[in-house]
Amino acid sequence: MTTKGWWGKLLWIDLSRREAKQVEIDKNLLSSYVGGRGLAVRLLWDYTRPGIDPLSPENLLIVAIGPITGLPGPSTGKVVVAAKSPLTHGYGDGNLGSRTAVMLKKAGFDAVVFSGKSEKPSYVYIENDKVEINNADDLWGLDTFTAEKRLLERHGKDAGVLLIGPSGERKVKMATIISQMGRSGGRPGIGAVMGSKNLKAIVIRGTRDPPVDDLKSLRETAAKAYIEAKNKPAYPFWMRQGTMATIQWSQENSVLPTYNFSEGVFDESSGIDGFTMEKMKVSQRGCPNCNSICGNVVLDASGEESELDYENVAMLGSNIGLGDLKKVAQLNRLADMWGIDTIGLGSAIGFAIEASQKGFINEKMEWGDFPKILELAEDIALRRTKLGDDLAEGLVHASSVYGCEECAIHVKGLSVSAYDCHAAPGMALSYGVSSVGAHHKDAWVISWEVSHGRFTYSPEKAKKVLELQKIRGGFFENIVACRLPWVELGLELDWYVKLFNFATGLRWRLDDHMVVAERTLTLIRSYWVREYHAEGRTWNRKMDYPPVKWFTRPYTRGPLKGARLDPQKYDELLGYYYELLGWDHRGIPRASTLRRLGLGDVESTLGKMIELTN
Ligand code: PTT
Ligand code: SF4
Repeated sequence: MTTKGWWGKLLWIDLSRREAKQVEIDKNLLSSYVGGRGLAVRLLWDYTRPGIDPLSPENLLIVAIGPITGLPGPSTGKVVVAAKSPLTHGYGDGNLGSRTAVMLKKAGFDAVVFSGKSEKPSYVYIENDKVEINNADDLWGLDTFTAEKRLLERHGKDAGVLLIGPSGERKVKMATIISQMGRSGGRPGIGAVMGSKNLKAIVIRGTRDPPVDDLKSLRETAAKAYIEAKNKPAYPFWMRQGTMATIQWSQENSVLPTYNFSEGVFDESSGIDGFTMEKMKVSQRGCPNCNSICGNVVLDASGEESELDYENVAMLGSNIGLGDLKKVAQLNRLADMWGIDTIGLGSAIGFAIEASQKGFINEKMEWGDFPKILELAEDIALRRTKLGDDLAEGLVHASSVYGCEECAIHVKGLSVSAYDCHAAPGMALSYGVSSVGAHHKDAWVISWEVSHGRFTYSPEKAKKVLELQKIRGGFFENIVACRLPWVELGLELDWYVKLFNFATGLRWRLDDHMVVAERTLTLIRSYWVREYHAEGRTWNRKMDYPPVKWFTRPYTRGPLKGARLDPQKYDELLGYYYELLGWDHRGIPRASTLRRLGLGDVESTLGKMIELTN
């Protein structure tokens, strides 16, 4: 098999021993997993002991790209960061735009793996074959904006930087990895894993020409794809509002998370929507290699720049009762500077306010009380006060300390991103079975669902969830490119398949990528099951249930007043999904499925831990 498109090498940095080595990646492994998420989960499966403490030196922090990452082509400036999650204790990853993606490709590696733990705060500098583990005493404690500026002054402003802020340093369980002052990835606490390794930053520069099978055709195809993206009818409005347009859409369709996912409409939604943002916009920025940049920058309540996206604004706006975009933008900027997930933060604050109002927390808190919310946000991000510290441990922990289980809106420990599902069973399923916990990244089925019968629990819906999961959570996460030009502009998938083929010299069709996607999904599920059992917990289908509130507390207002999920029908929907994948009634891959996907070694490991269905 050709290894064009891939370097066939990863850089393994053992922080405990302060050693770096280059490791060849087996060619079959590359074609079986492609890159990014697929490669990351395979490495975690192969090189971590079952049941490790995610914040121990035994965990791996993986930074992975794919065959088309960093090459010419729409939105190929993305990178996957992955580890065993300290928040969920299962597979965790995130995908962020960063010059690191391009630089890692040019440095000559398909991935960098960090093992062990540095004795003292450090940052790693990689330049092609050169690896330095440098002292980070002067960076530790700094917010991500200040620290990144300092690193760029030191290493050149075109260097790629991934780094953590004070939340990652304090191992806040929803700490993320930040880049370019407003890009964030790794909601399941991947920033905490980096902090647990005393690793403040990763700086990468590369100067090599990536191995490409047919560079001329790749360039020509990329140029055409850029033009095609620009000519799409949705392009002008996308350039105006980006993901912020979704606020109005969610409000109109009663899925805008409001008051900690109790309602789907917010009376003050127009104060935080895309049109309000447009009036405040001061600039626009984005990821490398993108000609449909969607990072909308506004000035926040303290006059500082803040880059907005739908999830951030919904979770730090309507979900906690804030209808003033400047205030929301301030919370959003601070979250980026602290290096904490805005979704997790909005959910933790929502939990606290609802629990306070229901008498589970003594402190009095009100929806939309900005000074109080600002203080609580900082308490969580910096682990100040007992309440802040408890919330920094995640919603499962917080509800075990304070009670109010229905205030904890999560799946498998990961807070739900910004779509309320009282009246959206398909989206609820998508959250239920997402690879990392409740994340829309795998299957954003909601827009299809509202136009195809939102109250049905049909096998067709389960099929659609899986189809989207394979494209979004599989194809795009494995080739490692941004999915938004496809989702939002309608740029055809075939462009990416062609780019992949010109990069690698392979002649794959989309179906071939779908097989890899299914393998990736199934290995991720196997990893969750392995870790649960190794930690003494039993996997069962309830793990794939959405938050209890969507079943028990109907909407009290809006056009869909009275709507809620039906538990029995949800369970049937889940069953259809399992059948499609060849997973058993517990949601565990069958032995025959593992064999079909070439995961015989996984069958043998899992088979020693639990009884597998054939
Ligand atoms: C992603 C999740 C999202 S998804 C958003 S906004 W979204 C939130 N962004 C945060 C942020 O910002 N700061 C912060 N401190 N926390 C944040 N938490 C939330 O994290 C982002 C875009 C967006 S904007 C989306 S949908 C798409 N996501 C992609 C993906 O997952 N895969 C892929 N192949 N392409 C994608 N393209 C889009 O990228 P997580 P980014 Mg993010 C500031 O990582 O952990 O998956 O959580 O990457 O570079 O910021 O771009 O309405
Ligand atoms: Fe980044 Fe937005 Fe472009 Fe995607 S569409 S690559 S998120 S700027």
